[in-house]
Amino acid sequence: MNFVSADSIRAAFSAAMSAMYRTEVPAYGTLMELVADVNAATLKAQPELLARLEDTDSLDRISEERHGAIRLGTAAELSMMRRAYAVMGMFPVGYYDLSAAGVPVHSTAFRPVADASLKINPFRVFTSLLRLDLIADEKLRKEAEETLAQRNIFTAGAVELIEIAEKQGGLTQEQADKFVAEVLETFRWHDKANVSAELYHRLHDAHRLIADVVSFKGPHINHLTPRTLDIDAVQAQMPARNISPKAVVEGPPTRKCAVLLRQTSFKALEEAVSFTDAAGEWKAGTHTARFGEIEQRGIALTPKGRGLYDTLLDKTRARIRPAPDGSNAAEYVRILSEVFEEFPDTWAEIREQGLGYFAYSIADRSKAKSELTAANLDSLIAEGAIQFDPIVYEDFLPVSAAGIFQSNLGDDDTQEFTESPNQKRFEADLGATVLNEFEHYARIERESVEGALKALAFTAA
Ligand code: OOG
Ligand code: NI
Repeated sequence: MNFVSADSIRAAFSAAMSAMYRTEVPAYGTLMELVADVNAATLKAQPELLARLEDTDSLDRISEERHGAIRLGTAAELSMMRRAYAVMGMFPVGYYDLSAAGVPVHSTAFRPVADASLKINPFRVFTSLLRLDLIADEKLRKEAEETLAQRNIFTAGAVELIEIAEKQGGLTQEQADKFVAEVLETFRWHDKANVSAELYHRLHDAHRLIADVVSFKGPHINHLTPRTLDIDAVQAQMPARNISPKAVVEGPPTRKCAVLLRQTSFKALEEAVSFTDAAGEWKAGTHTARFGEIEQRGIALTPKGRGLYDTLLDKTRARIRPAPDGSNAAEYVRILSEVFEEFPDTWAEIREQGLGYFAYSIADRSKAKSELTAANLDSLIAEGAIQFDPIVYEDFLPVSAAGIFQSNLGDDDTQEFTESPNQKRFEADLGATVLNEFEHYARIERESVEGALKALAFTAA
């Protein structure tokens, strides 16, 4: 049988999701236009960036979606979702515990892993599992569990095609088209709630996120996120397009050498929903959950670099916390930039101090004087035989993710949970282990060193 590639199923899925979300949340379409405009202006102003993107990335996809997010309610939902993502070449990378940041979920990112797959289509989904174990009220926890136990978030067709894909080792074009349409149903918004207004409000009072996960038929996609080349410009221009941005950009400050991930979003919309009651009557209400986000990505950091990043972020937050209403935004940005002056801002320093991951490649064979071994990497670079480029961070940041969650759950009700990471439990529910992101980047780096040395040896012979 002739199977289509998992990469092309993912590309079709991400396009279908984008089209659906633009219809569901029109402000998202406006954001996409703004991002496309800003990216075009940035490329015009920076021809060297344009050239680099032409070399390394595919320029035509620059403004496209990079990620979305959903929140699941049960282990069974999570493990079936894992199987659906696998058909699209998306695998769980990283474990994020958000309880420490006041959000009762833990999460992973399903994403393509191989470089070639990322280039074909980088779409990933930040996928969270609700942690009812963090809810103190036992009666409410039970009600939530019972409500979740009754729903089935997958269509029969989706499950059937997942099983077929697993058995066959892939899908035909016709099956893939059907798979995309069926799986898309799981991500669709449903304005008719599964619960009564009374239960919704009690869930909501326990935590807004619990109401969002438990009350509906499925885990509606709650945002999509295109990639921008200048997040500060997008943030600044949102109000002029009638979009209301969150107070500050999450992550590191503006720098010459971009590190990790910077994100901002527009506030979730208040949407009309209806609740059922025991008599089967519908009652009108509202729910806020869905928003739009933008991201700008920089270099992947080593554990040492990440440690420095976390320390500097903690230092900043000990001095100032961004107020949700934006009243201290300028001061927050000033202090963040000041504190981050400690983080080296040239690629050479970041590399020399072992803070970031780099991809190495052959520059000029004729310049190599040192023996061609990994131990001589620094000399070969100094001689001009080998060059290095930052490896892009493809994952997420728990503090930033919590900031995104919070700004869209209503800013005033921050809640405290005891920090309780439980990766083992998450992986048991998932039915698989998650890939360790640091090991993954380290391997890409190591392989690039071997490749560069081989290329030098080959041209030498
Ligand atoms: C996910 C928030 C995390 C990000 O970009 O960090 C996230 C959610 O709100 O469900 O998407
Ligand atoms: Ni996001």
